[in-house]
Amino acid sequence: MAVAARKAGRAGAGAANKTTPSKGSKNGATPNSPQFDKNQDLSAYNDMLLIRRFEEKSGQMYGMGLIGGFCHLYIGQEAVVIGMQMATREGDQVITGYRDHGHMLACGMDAKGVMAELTGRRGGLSKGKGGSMHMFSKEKHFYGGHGIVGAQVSLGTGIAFANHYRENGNVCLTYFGDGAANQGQVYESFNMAALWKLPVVYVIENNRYAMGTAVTRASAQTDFSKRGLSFGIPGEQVDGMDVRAVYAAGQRAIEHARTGKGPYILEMQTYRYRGHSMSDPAKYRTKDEVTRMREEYDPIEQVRRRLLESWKLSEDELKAIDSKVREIVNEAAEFATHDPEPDPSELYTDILL
Ligand SMILES: Cc1ncc(C[n+]2csc(CCOP(=O)(O)OP(=O)(O)O)c2C)c(N)n1
Ligand SMILES: [Mg+2]
Repeated sequence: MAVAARKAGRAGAGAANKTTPSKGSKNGATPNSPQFDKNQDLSAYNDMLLIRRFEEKSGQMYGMGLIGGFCHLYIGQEAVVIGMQMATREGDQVITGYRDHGHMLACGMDAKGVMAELTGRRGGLSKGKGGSMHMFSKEKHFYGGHGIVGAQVSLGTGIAFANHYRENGNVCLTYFGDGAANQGQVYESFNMAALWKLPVVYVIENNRYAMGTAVTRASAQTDFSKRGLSFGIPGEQVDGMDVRAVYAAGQRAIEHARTGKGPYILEMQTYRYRGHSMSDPAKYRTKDEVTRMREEYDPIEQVRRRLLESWKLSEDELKAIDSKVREIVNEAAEFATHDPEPDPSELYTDILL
């Protein structure tokens, strides 16, 4: 998936780079949105749909009691991680918080391994001992999965330091939320990253809420693209519901970081449809607000419409894509339900004592 996305992404890089992203566009109707070619749209659709279906299934499995502990779904935010991943190249790293299933799938990590980790099974990516928030893949350059809000920002900056030290040309995409953006270590990291011109892109996923707290109630500066100004870190606000705008901004930011100019901040304006985690009283926003976002701004629906209207795909062709994606997710769920739990003798392996 991720490889397909990357290839498709590079194919149309020039065109997408020329335009600036728009804020709050409706269903791709924004005149300034950068364009995608058919392959890019197909690839983005496929990859976003995989995340959506995977997360829907995770929600169901949680409800059935198959998943224990915390579980944070990424539904609504798919365009952010897929657009960014399209702008990366092999070797670039990703690190994020606990809302991480989408990031892992975008990095090309196996759906079966992710789902089996959610259910705590032997075949899970952390051998069933990490759960939803703690998975890693050195092979796919994914560095977690972190439950401590904001902790991944200093870790991501450290990964960027390693890239700089080793002169390997890689960029670390460091994702965090609007709530995490108020943590102190974020600014210590910004300082060092700017001072040493580290190859890091800070992707702030502003989904408007930190648990039940709206951005406006918790943040003195709600324009997150400005959070690095005093360190001289450039930033942009991006329509995070439009995968094309994300990709174009991602290219600019990654190019900046890769060419030795230092860190870059992208504020992705996005929205989470589901609760913060699986237990969420949902009293902090109205149902109408969620419905309006789903109906008017859905990132997958925007691409679906382009596939139908601009690229003349038939409903049947779209159904076939959906079926394939569902098959992958169903297989993952099947595996995650029947794979055995770790042997008790594994209790003290792979852990720090
Ligand atoms: C250091 C720390 N403080 C508090 C928490 C509890 N907590 C978990 S998620 C969360 C909200 C973070 O919101 P945001 O950064 O906007 O990310 P989102 O959940 O919206 O993706 C909080 C306060 C925590 N896990 N770690
Ligand atoms: Mg948030």
